[in-house]
Parts: sequence; C-alpha cells; structure tokens
Amino acid sequence: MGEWKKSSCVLCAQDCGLEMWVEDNRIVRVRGDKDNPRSQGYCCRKGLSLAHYAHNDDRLRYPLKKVGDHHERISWEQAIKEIAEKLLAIRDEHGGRAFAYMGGGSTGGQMEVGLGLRLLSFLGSRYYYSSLAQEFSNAYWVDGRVAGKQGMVSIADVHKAETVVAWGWNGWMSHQEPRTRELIKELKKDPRRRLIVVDPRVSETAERCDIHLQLKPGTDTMLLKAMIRIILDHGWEDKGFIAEHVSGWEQTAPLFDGFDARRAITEVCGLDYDAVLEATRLIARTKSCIHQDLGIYTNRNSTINNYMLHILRAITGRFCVEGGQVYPAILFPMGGDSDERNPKTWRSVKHGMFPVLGSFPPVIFPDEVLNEHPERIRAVIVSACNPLRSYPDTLAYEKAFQALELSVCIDIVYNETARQCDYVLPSLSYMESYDTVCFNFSYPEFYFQMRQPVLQPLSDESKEGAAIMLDLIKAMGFMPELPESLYQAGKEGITAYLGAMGAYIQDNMQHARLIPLILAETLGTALGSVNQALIVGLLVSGSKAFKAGAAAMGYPEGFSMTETMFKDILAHPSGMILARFRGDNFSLIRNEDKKLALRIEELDEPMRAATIENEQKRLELPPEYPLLLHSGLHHETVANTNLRNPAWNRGRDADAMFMNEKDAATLGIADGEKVRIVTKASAAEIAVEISPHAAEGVVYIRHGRGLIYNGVKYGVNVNELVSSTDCDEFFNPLHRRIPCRIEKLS
Ligand SMILES: Nc1nc2c(c(=O)[nH]1)N[C@H]1C(S)=C(S)[C@@H](COP(=O)(O)OP(=O)(O)OC[C@H]3O[C@@H](n4cnc5c(=O)[nH]c(N)nc54)[C@H](O)[C@@H]3O)O[C@H]1N2
Ligand SMILES: Nc1nc2c(c(=O)[nH]1)N[C@H]1C(S)=C(S)[C@@H](COP(=O)(O)OP(=O)(O)OC[C@H]3O[C@@H](n4cnc5c(=O)[nH]c(N)nc54)[C@H](O)[C@@H]3O)O[C@H]1N2
Ligand code: SF4
Ligand SMILES: [Mo]
Repeated sequence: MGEWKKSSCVLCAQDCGLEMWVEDNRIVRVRGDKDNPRSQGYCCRKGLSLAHYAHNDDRLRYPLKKVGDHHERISWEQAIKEIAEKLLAIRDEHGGRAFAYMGGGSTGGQMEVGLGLRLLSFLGSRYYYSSLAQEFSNAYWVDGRVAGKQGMVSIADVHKAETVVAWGWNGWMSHQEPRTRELIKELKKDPRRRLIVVDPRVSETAERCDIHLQLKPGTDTMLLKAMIRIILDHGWEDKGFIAEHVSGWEQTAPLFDGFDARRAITEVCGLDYDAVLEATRLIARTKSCIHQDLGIYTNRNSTINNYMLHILRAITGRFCVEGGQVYPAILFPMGGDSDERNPKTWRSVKHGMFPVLGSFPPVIFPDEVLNEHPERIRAVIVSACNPLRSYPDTLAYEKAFQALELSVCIDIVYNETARQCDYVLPSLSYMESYDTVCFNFSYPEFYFQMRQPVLQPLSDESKEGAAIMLDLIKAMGFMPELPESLYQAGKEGITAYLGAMGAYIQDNMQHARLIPLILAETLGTALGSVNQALIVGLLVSGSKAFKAGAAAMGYPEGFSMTETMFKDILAHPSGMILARFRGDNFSLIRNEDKKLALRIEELDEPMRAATIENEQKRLELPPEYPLLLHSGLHHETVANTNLRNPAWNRGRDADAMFMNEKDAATLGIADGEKVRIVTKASAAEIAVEISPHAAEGVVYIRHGRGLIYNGVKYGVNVNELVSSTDCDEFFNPLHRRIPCRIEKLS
C-alpha cells in the first residue's frame, strides 16, 4: 500500500536527504537517505517528526479574507483581483516606497522569493525584509568588505579540519553543518582532531568537546583581541600567507598594539590564561576552522567580532584552504550586493537604515510603518515567514500590522502572522511541491537537490508560492502578451525552449528584464510547475565558475548543458554533485587583487574603543535588570515556528525557562516554580527549570514558542520580551543579551 519516497527535510538549513514512507497520502515513517551525498543518511529528531509539519490541524486549505475581526473563505479569483487592485491603488496614491516584502529566509525553498522580489520591484520598492537580516547582517557586511562583494558568504570547512572551534554555536542541538552529531563524535574519537567550544554555558556541544573556554557572556571581543595579540607575540602568524593573500594587514595590525591579553582573558573573560594560550596555538598551528553562530551573530559587538574572526583566520593562513574558511561553490547567492557606500542604495525612511545583502533588518519595520512620513510603509506581503513570532518586539509588530493598509500572508498554516493579515493565501507545502534552497554550501563540490513532491496537495486550492506571485504580477498587468510559440517550445524540451526564448528576447529587448517572469509563465505552464521553470532559469544563468565546474563533471558545454543537467536532477531525487569548482578558492574572491582585504576603515574606531576599561563598563547591567535573557535557544524541542503540534515533543517540556542552580538559590526559586520575567519590553509568567546547561547570570527561553495550535497557545513567545531598541548599530537584535529580572510570584 505504502511506498518509500525520496525527499529532504525542510526544518533547518541542512535540508538533510530523507526517505519517507507514504501511505494514503500521509507520511508515516521517516529515515535518513543514505544516497544523499551531502547528509549521507543523517537525520535528527526534528526530521523524524516531519509528519507534524505536513499534516496538522492548522493547515490552510483555501484563501481567506479578513472581515471585521475574523477571516472568511473567498475564491482565488476574488483574492487575486482584490489584492492586485489594492496594491495598485496604494502605489498610485503613495508611490513605491509604501511596500515591503517579508520572507526569503525559509529553509525549505526559495523559488517564491525570486518572483516575490520582482513583484516588489514592479511596484517600485526595494524594501525587502528577511529573517536572515536578524542573524547575519553584521557578518555578511564584514564578508562583503573582506571579499569585495556582499554575497561572498564564507563557511567553515569543518569536516576536513583537525581543530574545529564552535564559537557561540551549539551544534549538538542546532546542527548547522552536514551530519553535525557525527562530526562531533568523530572529533572526540580521533586523537589527532579536537573540538574547542567557546560558550558561556555548558552547552550540549561543550559537554562533548576537548577544550571548553567558558567565558563570561558577551566578552568575546576581549577574547578575540587577546588571541590575536598572543599570535603576534608568539610569531604564530603565517607570514608567507599574509604576504601572498592578504592586503591591509600593515594598517590593521596596530589595532592590537599594547593590548594586555593576559588581563583581558583573566579579568574580563574570566578564563584561564594557559587554556586560552593552548586554544590559540591550536587555532594558529593546526588545520583549524572556526564555526561561529548566533552566540556571536545576535550578540553585542557582532560586527567587530566577525571582523576579528576573519583576521584570526587570515593571519593564520586558514582562509581559502582545505579544512579552513572557504568560499562555497554556489549556484545562486543568498542575496544581492547592496553596498551602502553606493548612493543608489536605498535607505529606510524612519531610521535611514541601509540593507545588507539586499535585505533590511526586521527590527526597524514597526517604526518604518508607525510614523507620519508620507513615504512610510503601508502594505506588506509576507511569504514563508512568521514575523509575528520570529521577529523581535512582537508587541510593536502587532501595532504595525494593525496600522497597515494592506497585509497579505502566504503560508501553509494559519500561523500567528496570518491571523493578523487582511488576506491569507494557501501555499503548497514543501512536501507537495518541487523546490530547492541556496543553503547547500560545500566546496569544491557543488551539491544540488531539487526536492520532489512526496504528497498530493492537501487541498486542490493550494498553489506553489511562486505561482501565487505570478498570478499577482499578471493581475496587476506587469506581464506582456506572450506568443503561443513560447508556450509550445516548452513542451519540446529545455534546449528548444531556450532557443525560442533567446530569439524572442532578441526581437523584444525591452522584455529582457522580464525573463524570469516569462520563463515562469511559459516554461512553467509547459512543465506544470513554476518552481521547476525557475530552477531551469537558475541553471542557465549560473556563473562562469559554476558552468566550468559542471563541465568538469562531464556536462556538455554550451546550449544543451542546462537540459542535460535538468534531466539528471530529475533523475536524482536524492540530490547529487552537479559541479566541481576548479582553480583555487582564492579565485572566487571579488577583490581585483584576489586578496583578502583586512582593512575596514569604518571599524578602526570601534576596534580602538574596545579597550579593557571600556568593555568592563559596557558589560555592566543596569540595577533594575541584573540578569540576561538568552531570548531563543535553538533547542532540539523546537524547529523555529514550523512544528506547531506540541505532540511532537512526546511529553518533553519545551516551555520552561532554564536557569542556573546558583542563581535559583540566590533568588530562592525552586525547580518547576512559576516566576515572572520582566524586561524593558514586557513581562511574562513562566515555569523555571534548574539546568546544568545554564550559565550563571543568564536565563534561557527557547525560540519559536508561544505558538497557537488548534486555538491554544503553548509557551511564552520570547519576542514579546524583546524590545526593538535591544539592537546594535546594524539594527541586529541582541537576542543573546536581553537585560531582565526575575520576580517571585507571591
Ligand atoms: N533543534 C533546532 N535546531 C535548529 C533550529 C531550531 O529551531 N531547533 N533553528 C535553526 C536556525 S534558523 C539557526 S539560525 C540555528 C542556530 O543555531 P545556534 O547558533 O547553535 O543556536 P543557539 O541556541 O543560539 O546557540 C548558540 C550558542 O551561543 C551561546 N552563547 C550565548 N551567549 C554567548 C556569548 O556571549 N558568547 C559566546 N561565545 N556564546 C554565547 C549559547 O550559550 C548557545 O550555546 O539553529 C538551527 N537549528
Ligand atoms: N527571539 C528570537 N527570535 C528569533 C530567533 C532567536 O534566536 N530569538 N532566531 C531567529 C532566526 S535564526 C530565524 S532563522 C528566524 C526564523 O523565522 P522565520 O523566517 O519566521 O522562520 P520559520 O519559523 O521557519 O517560519 C517559516 C514559516 O514558513 C511557513 N512555511 C513552511 N512551509 C512553507 C511553504 O511551503 N510555503 C510557505 N509559503 N510557507 C511555508 C511556516 O508555516 C512558518 O509559518 O527566527 C528568528 N527569531
Ligand atoms: S539536521 Fe536539520 S535538516 Fe537535518 S534532519 Fe535535522 S532538522 Fe532536518
Ligand atoms: Mo536562523
């Protein structure tokens, strides 16, 4: 009756290959797919629970419209017509800056964001807000400066390293690398390899490491500065590498002059000097790589910390080398280059903030709506993203959404954002559609999987997200009349289609910028899937490096490459290696001299200001908020906001707030006791769990709680406790450092 089908997980950016036993159109069992070349059979308990993603009581089945304070079912025709009319009316009255798009950070698929952003640009706007801009903006900005272009995201080549440093990364729980738990076990077992963890608490990863640098929360800047000083003092830098591959080091090195490493390590970080010395030696003198994560990204000093991590890698010769920090082989980037030094880069109206990698930071959105500027944001389209749970300062977000003239949510479930929107449109789930993601980082091999549907659509009214965007674009009149021959050519195969498309564009050069749309419409109709057509588009427009890498795998160079590849992709539902990038990793650097540019002028000042004395002052907490809230632990009992049915945790408590035994004793709080947590933004009542995994002075609430399932809300939504002012100069939320206090309930 049932059948094993190949697919992938969609619950984190690893997108592990999975096999699913499907019976009566339901996922009954899940196991890792050993044929997947990237994940090789790996699967965590979230992946095993994927049925809860696909089958749950809150799935959307038809379009909804808000009438008064509730939603009513409407037809697609009505939905598309009304939304299109309203969008055009707002544009005519207020201009393009009135629109924003939210989404694109989804770990299950990205085809709809391509067309979503085109829709936005047809309306005349560039206000794209992505979840990724609340974790990586500082890092991507630094990456852009070092490598010459934003989008040059670099990654740690952990599987080939001897020394892996998990810096603010709890891989045992959050994965974030292919086969993370296997990796951690291998590092432990192999006497020639080791894991160093830099984390203020005994995380599940720290429990399994060789060296744990348990620094005081937020003191990473001092540790990084000290490590670099130690390297210079011991002559551990790789002078040959610096001469050949690095520029600007002469101007940057003086930033570390006279820094008292020992004092910083012992007095500020609270660490043992010799332990740091040994960790630094291992980083500098062995095949090392560093994976930093949210402990760095959503924390204080994220920009200079990311900068110093790159300095550390570059001066020890660990950049662009096997087992070090590498530029991955990519087909399409996570976003566009949006260098703020270019006067054409848009700024937001209220905060004057610029995007990084094309995307604006979610923190500013409520203020960009709730103001009196004539060009404020008045309408938003949200797709595959749940800002009313995932974005900082939910209370501000709720006010902003109420103030919008139009809000549209495209999702598979009736989530917290959908509940507030004027229109809610049902997308096919990732188990019901073809799709792919840009997170499949690797080097030199380029791994690719086009996920194939394993389930029939739950409702015959749900559509591919990209098809919904296309319908809206067409309804607004942005699609030109297209010749029947283009639709026909699609049926004759990809090569024939590309020929016809080339000829069409030659005769209609004014439509060149509409190619993705035309492809989605005509080839999408022929293939019966807009997403498939967009994937063909990606393959055609792949970079020179990608095409050379594909040719190295035996794909025919020239016009027929795409069709051959596409057929191969369809024939490999487990995913495959599509290209092998050639030349060395330095060749991907976008600076003309192909060197790593270590001088970032704007950071001179913040780097100089990061002295021991200044940091000691800045680390002090206000007396009314003596503790820190780690707002959003990416724990194994949560999957962002994707698994809503609490049943998937089978009795495990996902809602309690972790706390250290010592802090609990000081406050007189018992395990399981309900307390009140108070922050600048608001307060909540929550049960305490005394945990060995909590650092002193920090309390932890999991990310992605406070979800409503079947009308009942489970747990505390931690973003209600975050204020939009808890952020840094890039408007990056300091989710790992929200000052708070705990009060006993009488
Ligand atoms: N099970 C599960 N896995 C997930 C997710 C999920 O929801 N559930 N979500 C996925 C997503 S979208 C992401 S982005 C990742 C996030 O993955 P991680 O970044 O690994 O997740 P966090 O829970 O934030 O863990 C970061 C670590 O940083 C540490 N930390 C806190 N403050 C500091 C500090 O001051 N200095 C240093 N050095 N460390 C500090 C914390 O103690 C914690 O152990 O997880 C992904 N994987
Ligand atoms: N306080 C705090 N906030 C955080 C974090 C934190 O640590 N602390 N972590 C942040 C991080 S790292 C991230 S990545 C973000 C994640 O925040 P979001 O980008 O909101 O990601 P998800 O929770 O994964 O929400 C994805 C939405 O996509 C929907 N979806 C699933 N499949 C489909 C589909 O096929 N089509 C469509 N259209 N929709 C679909 C889901 O139902 C869900 O509503 O949260 C951030 N928020
Ligand atoms: S590691 Fe991520 S992609 Fe892999 S099974 Fe777990 S949640 Fe899914
Ligand atoms: Mo994330």
